[in-house]
Amino acid sequence: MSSEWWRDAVVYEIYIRSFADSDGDGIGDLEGIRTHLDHLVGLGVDALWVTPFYPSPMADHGYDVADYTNIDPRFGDLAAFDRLLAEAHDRALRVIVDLVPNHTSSEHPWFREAVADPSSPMRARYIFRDGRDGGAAPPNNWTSVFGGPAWTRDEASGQWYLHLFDKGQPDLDWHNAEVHEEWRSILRFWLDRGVDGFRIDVAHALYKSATLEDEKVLATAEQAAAGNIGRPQVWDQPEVIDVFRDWRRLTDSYDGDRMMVGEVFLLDVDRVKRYVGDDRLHQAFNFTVFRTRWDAAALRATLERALDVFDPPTWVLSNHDLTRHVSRYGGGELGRRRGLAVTATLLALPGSPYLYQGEELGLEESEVPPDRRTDPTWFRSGGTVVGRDGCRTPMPWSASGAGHGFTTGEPWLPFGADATTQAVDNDPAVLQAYRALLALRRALRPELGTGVTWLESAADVLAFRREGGLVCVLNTAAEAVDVPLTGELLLATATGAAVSTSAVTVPAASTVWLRDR
Ligand code: ISL
Repeated sequence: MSSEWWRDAVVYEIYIRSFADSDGDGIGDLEGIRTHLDHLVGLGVDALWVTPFYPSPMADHGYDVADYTNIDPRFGDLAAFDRLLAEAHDRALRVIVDLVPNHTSSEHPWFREAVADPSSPMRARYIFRDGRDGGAAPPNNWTSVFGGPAWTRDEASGQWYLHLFDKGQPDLDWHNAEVHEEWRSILRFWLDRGVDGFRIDVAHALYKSATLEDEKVLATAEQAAAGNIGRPQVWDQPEVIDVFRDWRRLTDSYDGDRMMVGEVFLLDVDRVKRYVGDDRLHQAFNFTVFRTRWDAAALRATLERALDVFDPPTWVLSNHDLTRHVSRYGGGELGRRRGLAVTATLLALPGSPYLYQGEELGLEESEVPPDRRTDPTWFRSGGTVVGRDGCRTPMPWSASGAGHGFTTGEPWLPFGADATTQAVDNDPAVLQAYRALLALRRALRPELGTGVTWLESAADVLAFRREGGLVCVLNTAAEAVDVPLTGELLLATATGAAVSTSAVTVPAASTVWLRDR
């Protein structure tokens, strides 16, 4: 019997390096997560997704994996993983682990052997090619997502290898059947251990066009319009869906409703949709909301489109790659207020919201001084891209102490300027609001149904009604509005909300939930 729990699950992303450090090395770990599970229970989420904890040289902080079936000693060991899984399950929390099948670390034994012995079968697990201009230039014009060419020369053989990300992350060749076989056993390893699901890193990228032809170089405006992600030679090849068909047969062969969510970083929802279905991935991240500006009409268009395309969508406002939404929405109290209003809107919709650690505290993007930055996108861009360190600074568990309850040592990244005011033990207003929202969502869940009706409303207002009678109204204006809807006021993200017999007053930059029966 399938419960399809993931359909409306609230999933909390844990960026392991920055969540909680149990051993004082300044880097978060599995034991740190285990001892903070009650924070997640109190918050009211259904599942946690833990970013990579595998042995890694950390060229991309763990998204460069040297062994897919073990734990990096900085994060713990397999026994610590098993304890975390068991204690999460005891608390009815599901656990999703991160898989990185597009590339390995350059320190993975397969790649080391591929370089040490070009005649080894390991060589064909990667994409090595002769260069152009007598070998002096890369085989084609592809660029890395992190900046610079997507090829690095292997000095021993004179050939070049492909890496869509850092040079320490060589891409696997998914045209090779051995790669498929290896990955089936990696999935089985974690399924056998009892994980509830997988988050699949750059799921759309596994296959590159077989001929590796040059990319049509896009004009800057065109690139911007495509979000620099429409790269038809580089990724989103038709064969990639077959990988997920195969993996779905595998996950379905296990008991207990295991799921897969793909990081399909294509902004075209119709293309993303192709990855999701009963015979492929259960979910894909829907990255359209984070790109939508603070405007009721624009938000409505984005939400409506996602609801039309996905059954149901996922909702992503922030993650470990994106500027924190409080800062995107203007920063400070204004940013927090807007962020909470959008979060309350997403939580009222069908589908599965993905929360990112620290957003429940209203954390802003941190200013990380250049000499403390660690992100490969910063280094590879020659300092033109600030990078992702600012959304990855450690969780402030405590307002006091240099380590803010995150570590007894020196944190790997400095804390943000808001680490004191927004610390967990200060119980900031935004944290109280998240708890209230999640508790109410959970209580209403049985009666919500799946349908959504959009209600006509003034500019600056977005309003919809769930089949079961929950009405959600978002006001993006800088002043309060009276909306001609009424019912029982269940919740408001700002003070000053009120209902009369004919209207609800929705304060500036806020959301209310009503029950209309
Ligand atoms: O954040 C980005 C660029 O700055 C995105 O393009 C991001 O790199 C892309 O979405 C892929 O992200 C995932 O794979 C990367 C890793 O660095 C990210 O942290 C991960 O989420 C390579 O494994």
